[in-house]
Amino acid sequence: MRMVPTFTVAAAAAALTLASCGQPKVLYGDHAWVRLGAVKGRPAAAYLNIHGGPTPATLIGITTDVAIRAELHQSMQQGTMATMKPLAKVEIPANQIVKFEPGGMHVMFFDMNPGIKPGSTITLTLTFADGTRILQDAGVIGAGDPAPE
Ligand SMILES: [Cu+2]
Repeated sequence: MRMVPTFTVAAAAAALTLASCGQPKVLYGDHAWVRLGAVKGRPAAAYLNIHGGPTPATLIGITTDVAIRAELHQSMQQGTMATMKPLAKVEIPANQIVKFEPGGMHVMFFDMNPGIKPGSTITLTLTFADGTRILQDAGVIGAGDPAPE
């Protein structure tokens, strides 16, 4: 009898995943990855997709235990200069996908734990204005590695 509840939970999770392929029913993240800084002391950048749930949500932060400080950023072109500005929050509309990707929104992680190497997996904590927190695993790549497709 011990095994039955476990199996039931797994089956329910699988059903939820299948259902979300058509139309997302919950707020969730996926396709998360982190590119380490080119040299020691440079920040890492994190990217992911956030799928809006049935109601709008307001993202107020993405953090990880392995970085001292984290900021949400928007990359922008100012004349010939690529710059970025911090974002206090990001609105996640209902049933839409908001992408954090190179050249757009991203998360900067400052003072990363030097033990984090390419091939590591770290956990991101997405925090929303209503108190919702979502944990999202992210694969780590080196500064010169190609972005995962
Ligand atoms: Cu940045």
